[in-house]
Amino acid sequence: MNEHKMWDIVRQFGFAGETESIAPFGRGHINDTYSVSCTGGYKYILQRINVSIFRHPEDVMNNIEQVTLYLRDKIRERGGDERRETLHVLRASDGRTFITDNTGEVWRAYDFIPNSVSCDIARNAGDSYRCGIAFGSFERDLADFPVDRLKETIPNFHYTPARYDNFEQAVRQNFAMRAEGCSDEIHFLEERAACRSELTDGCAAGKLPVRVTHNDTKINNVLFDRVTGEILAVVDLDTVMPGLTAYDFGDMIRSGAATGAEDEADLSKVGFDISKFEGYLRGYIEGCGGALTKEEIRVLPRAAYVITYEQALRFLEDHLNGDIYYKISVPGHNLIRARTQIRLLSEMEKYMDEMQRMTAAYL
Ligand code: ADP
Ligand code: GN1
Ligand code: MG
Repeated sequence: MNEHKMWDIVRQFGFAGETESIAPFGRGHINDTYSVSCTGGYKYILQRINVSIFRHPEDVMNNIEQVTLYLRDKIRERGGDERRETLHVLRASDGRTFITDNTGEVWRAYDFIPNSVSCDIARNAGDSYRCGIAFGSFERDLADFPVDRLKETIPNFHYTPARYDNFEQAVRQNFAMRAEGCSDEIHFLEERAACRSELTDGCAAGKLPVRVTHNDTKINNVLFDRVTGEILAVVDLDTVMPGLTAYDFGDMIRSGAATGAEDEADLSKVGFDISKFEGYLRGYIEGCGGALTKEEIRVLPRAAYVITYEQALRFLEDHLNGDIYYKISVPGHNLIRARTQIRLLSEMEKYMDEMQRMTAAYL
């Protein structure tokens, strides 16, 4: 990244104090995140939005601004700390919520939430319970937000049937000539294709309501207090848009109830931790505070399976297409990721009855 350009962007946001350092931050697969430290102890988050994925950054920022302002009111009403419990979008000197630089790259900034940390993996059922509470409360706080005010920032984002079609197209096109090297994985996913429409059919039949959802509910998108560990804020709001709670719950399980990292190359380390599942389930239902319908609760175990299936399709599709969507740091990274998801699917198949039993207790 061009140093001068970064400093120029920072200048346009008019941060308080003199800028002391700009350093890469976080481990996301899509955007580029930096922390900016200024004199006087001021700190900011600066992000380059990936516009080949988020094609309408104005819609993204409009969604985020509406949602965070709404959350601020809720936080204030309950006597919370609005500086630490949600993101605060900063405006550039021209009053806009993002800057387009002279090379067409798009930037936005937030106040850095002080004394916060995120973690990439839930260490135990307690962590997963707190993560469940965080995303559940997020859903509850936004339950009355008029969903039609939000734009769909990535069309069909969690519409698994369309994800399957894209995957099949990638297999047929075999653009990077890699299909032969992953024929077992392709076969595994094709054999299980029937699951792709389980949730979207429920929605089409009017059984699962469309709500304001987060759509990227990885545990590292929750900030906790560095000292006390208490839940602070849900971040990474680019994909907040109309969606199904099932996918939000499911992605917490996919990303957080596995015993290994999403890109663990040693598959023997990738298992399913049913105690973490139980923690997320309890936390999420409690956090939602009665907002979920019986049908929304009933599908939660299957939702964990369907979104893991979707993510396997997405990683393998990107591998077949030559790694054009997710950032990679080693050759074959997307294939490694697809394999962990496939492994997790097999593990979930073994635990499905138990997950269903645990969930039935809430019906
Ligand atoms: P990505 O889309 O690349 O995942 P995120 O918005 O999730 O980007 O930011 C990356 C990481 O930066 C998060 O996991 C979180 O740890 C941290 N982070 C994001 N926003 C803030 C903030 N306002 N204050 C403190 N940390 C933040
Ligand atoms: C991406 O940006 P990040 O790393 O939080 C992706 C998610 C995937 C996730 C897999 C906009 O999220 O959908 O589940 O990687 N975000 C987008 O780790 O595609
Ligand atoms: Mg993130």
